[in-house]
This record gives sequence, structure tokens and C-alpha cells, in this order.
Amino acid sequence: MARANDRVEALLQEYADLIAIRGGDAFKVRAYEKAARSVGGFPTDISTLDEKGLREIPNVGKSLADKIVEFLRTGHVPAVDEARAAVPAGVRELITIPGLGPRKAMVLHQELGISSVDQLLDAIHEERLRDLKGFGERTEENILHGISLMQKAGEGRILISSATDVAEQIVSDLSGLPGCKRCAYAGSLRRMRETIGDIDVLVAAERSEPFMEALAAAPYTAEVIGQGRKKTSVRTTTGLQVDLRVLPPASWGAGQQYFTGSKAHNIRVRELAVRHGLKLSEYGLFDAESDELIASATEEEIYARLGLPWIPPTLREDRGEVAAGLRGELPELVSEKDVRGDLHTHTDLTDGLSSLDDMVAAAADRGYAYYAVTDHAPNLYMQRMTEEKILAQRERVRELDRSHHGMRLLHGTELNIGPEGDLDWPDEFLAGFDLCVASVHSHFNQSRRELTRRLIRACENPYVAVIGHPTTRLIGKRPPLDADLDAVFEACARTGTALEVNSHPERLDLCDEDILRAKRYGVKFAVDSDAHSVTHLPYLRYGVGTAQRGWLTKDDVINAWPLTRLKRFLRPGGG
Ligand code: DGT
Ligand code: CA
Ligand code: CA
Ligand code: ZN
Repeated sequence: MARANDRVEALLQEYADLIAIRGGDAFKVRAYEKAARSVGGFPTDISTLDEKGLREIPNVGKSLADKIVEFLRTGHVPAVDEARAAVPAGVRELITIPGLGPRKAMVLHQELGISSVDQLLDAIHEERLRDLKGFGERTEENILHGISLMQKAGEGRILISSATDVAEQIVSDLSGLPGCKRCAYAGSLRRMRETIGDIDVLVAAERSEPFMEALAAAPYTAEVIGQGRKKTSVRTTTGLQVDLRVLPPASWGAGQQYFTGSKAHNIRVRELAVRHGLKLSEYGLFDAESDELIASATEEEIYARLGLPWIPPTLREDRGEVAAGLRGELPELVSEKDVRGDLHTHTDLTDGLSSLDDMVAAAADRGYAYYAVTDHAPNLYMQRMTEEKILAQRERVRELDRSHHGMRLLHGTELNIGPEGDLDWPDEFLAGFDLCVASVHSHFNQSRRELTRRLIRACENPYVAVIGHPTTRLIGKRPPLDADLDAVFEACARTGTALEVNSHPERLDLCDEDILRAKRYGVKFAVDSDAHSVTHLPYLRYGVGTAQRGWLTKDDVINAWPLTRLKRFLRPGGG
């Protein structure tokens, strides 16, 4: 289940939104938002803390600590319940539209009585928003765009990180039951798609009832939506659907293959089976004429009988993996253990939540060979970075480098790519860093020509080694930059600039398809966490999953290289 920290973070953010919708004090809204982030990024599981412990969390005072204690004990906070009751559910739905803040949502509700996305769409088409103060044609466009973005992300699809937490809990619970021969999740989650529609869990066992009953009775199950002999579907307390299927142990491999999908991959594999005079189902691979069972126990046997190597789930999207497998040309995908270090991380010197020392210690615990600290530079002015501050940090990084046996530290920065492609510091100062990541953080709506030029200029700076979160998209919230990516990929390849695969589950940027395209230009990649807290370092797994979906190998990923090769790449003009 989601960590208590994540649940409280969501609660506090919701409360902040509710206060804002009701026109409450902006200072109070900010305070709850800040507290939400601090709790989410706090390394200790807050369910283990008492009121005094909770007050150690930055931005959490006495009254908030009391609320959290109450929430953890009862699942409710009266003040939040009251605020929820005062705001119609439809209005709360409005603020989930990207680009529509609480204040505008409130105006829409009070002035026009709008309390659902559908009513809002009607009002826009009837041009009723035009008369409202603060709403222009531009606002209408933004709202329409936000709604389409929300709908494109898929009604009810959730981020891979939330689904993974739930799925791992379920697999761990069911694996512990007597009679469980195998248990694993399948579906889009095993393929590591960036968003997940529902979770598919498989169990291999002789009897299905104990597993069906355990899932139905689990504390995270809110309701059972369907119950049969082979399959039970439930909805969790967080609204997520889980399909549990219990298979006979002998058909474990066939079931795993079938329910992992994707549907398009399965169709491709079944066509291949037919050409071999076989047929493939969730029970196994059979002779088409005699119905004799040919293979079913493991995925490997099934693929092997079709002339294929085992195909990693992250490739099963019908993007040429079956043809590549038949030719013996499947890529040897980069794996999490291949990653030797993280090249984009923050500390509390800027907007991170953990100290440099804590970040470094946590990175060393992950077994990294090297680790880069890349705090924000001055042009993100709210970070209040200065040359003095970052040079003082460099001193501390060098000290830690000497004491952190084995793990080498790199001192870097995350530069801001300005509207003209300009960077925070002059080249002489950039030359002092081991590594510069450069990213776009504002002016997302420039023209395609301007955005393309801007990214290419950043690539052309000899000190910029990595372009961070290249398209700046936020899944379900902000669209990717409208730049000519092919031109950017070409510039990266030409200048020896790596593109980031940002592992934050809300970003996953570049996305799988862009990675595939960029790779054809010979671009190299950096799979980074962009961690703002020690708890974010493990996000790397989602970036690696995305890299695999983009067919990347160790050789494509600069932070899977030994330090000497990485350093050659980082040298100005290197790469
Ligand atoms: P999702 O849940 O929307 O994120 O995506 P999936 O891929 O997990 O899809 P889901 O849950 O509907 O089904 C899980 C897998 O089961 C799917 O990837 C392939 C397999 N499957 C389900 N229904 C069919 C079907 O009608 N035909 C075929 N060939 N495979 C199916
Ligand atoms: Ca699914
Ligand atoms: Ca399903
Ligand atoms: Zn950034």
C-alpha cells in the first residue's frame, strides 16, 4: 500500500486546494502545500512517529502534527472532511484540470454554477466564460487544452509508482499464503508502461478460493466488483482496480505470457504459432490438430518452441520485437544493476528536502560507483543560488568524496535553459563543474521554432553534458514541449550531449517512443532520478523501465559506463 507519507502528502495537498477553492488565506494554502511536500519527502515512515517526532519534519508544527496523528489513527481529519463537504465534488474535479487553479474553479462555480467538467465544456462552447473577469479567449484555450490532456492521459489511469506500491503489497501478501506456488503481477505494470489502467495479479495454486478470499478481505480492498472461480476483481481504497487470476501451476508460464500482453504483442506471437501449426492460449501452446500440449510451464519454453528467445516484458509492445527475436537481434537491455551512478540529484541547498550528507550516504547505500550532486543554478531565482553557495558546496562534496570509500562524487549543477537558450553562468564558471545538466523550467509556450532553437543552443554549449527532462512534460498535467525533436536529437548526437531519461514517475521524460527515435540518431542517454529527497533515489527503477521500453542497452546509457569512460564523455568537446 502507499506509504503513510504519501497518503498524508495527498491529504495535505487536497486540503490546501480546498482552502484555496473557498477563497481562504493564501499564506495558509502555501503552508499546507509546503508541509505536504516535506511529509512526502521525509525519509522516515511517519506512521512510526508520535506527535513529537512529526514536529521534527520541516514545515510541520503542532496543530498539523495533531491532525496527522488523528488521520493515521482514524483515517479522518474533521477539518478536511468539513472542507470537502463544503465544496461540491464537481468543483473539486474542476481543479484536477491542468491549468485550472482553485481560484478560477471557484469563480466558475459561484458565477456560473458550474460543477463538472461537462458543464464547463458546455459553458466554453456557449462562450459564457467570456463575460467573467479574468477569463479571456486564451483562458478558454488553456482550459480546453487541459481537459484534452487529462482525457488523453486516460480516465482513471494512474502513475506506475502508485500501481507498483499496491501490486508489491498484494504479491507479498498472497505469496505468504499456504498453497501458493507462484505469485507475480502481469499486465501493463510488468511491461512498465508509464500509466496503468488496472493491476493484474497472477497466482499459481491448486485451489483458488483462499487467494480470492484473502484479496477480498485485505485492508486495502474497498469493494469486490466481480468474483468467479478463476478471477476476482476488486477496487482498492484508492480507487484502483485489481484483477486476480489463479492458474493451475502447470500453466504458469502460459498464463504469465498471456496476461502480460500487450494485446498487440500477443496477437503477433499467436500468428507465429499458427504458422508453426500450433495454437497459443492462456493454458499453453498446443498442437493445432491433435490438441497435444507442447509447452506451458514457463515463458521461456513457449517462446523457444516458436523459435524466439525469451522476450523481456518491457519490449512486448509490437514494436518489432518478434521480428528482432527471430533474427536473434533483440537488444541486451540495460538493467537497474547496470546503472553505476545517478547524474541528476538535488539537496536542501536548493529545493531538495535532504541534506548533501544524507543524499550521499543514501546513494552509497545503493551501491553506486559514482554520484553527482546537481543543485539548481541562480536563474531559477526562487532557489536563491549564488556562486559563493555552490562553491562552498563544492568544498563539502570534495571532502565527502575523500571519505566515501569507493563511491566517487561529482560536483555539478542543473542549469536553467532561458528563453533564448541562455544559461545561468558564463563558460569560465561552468568549466569548474564536473558535470552540467541543463533543463527548461519555464516559457513552455514559445513557438516551435523558438523552442527548437533554444534546446539546440543549450546542446551547443560545450559544458552542457546532459539535457534534463527534455520535453518537460508532466504526465496528465503538462504536455511535452512543442519542439522539433528530430532536430534536437541530431544536435545531441553532433555535440555529444546526452538526453536524460528522468525517472520521476510524473515525468518519465524522455518517454519510451522518443527514446527509440533519439537512439536512431546515435544519441546517448543518462537515466537519472532527479531526486529531491533520499526517498526519491529508488525512482531510478522507473527510468530504467522506460529506457528498456526504448530498447536501450548499457552502451547507450552514460551512467552505466565505468567512471573513466564517463569522464571522457563529460570533457568539453568529449562525447
Ligand atoms: P492496462 O490495464 O490498461 O494498463 O493495460 P494491460 O495491458 O494491463 O491490459 P489488461 O489489464 O486489459 O489486460 C492484461 C493483459 O491480458 C493484456 O495486456 C493482454 C491480455 N489480454 C486481456 N484481454 C485480452 C484479449 O482480449 N486478447 C488478448 N490477446 N489478450 C488479452
Ligand atoms: Ca492491466
Ligand atoms: Ca486487467
Ligand atoms: Zn529540473
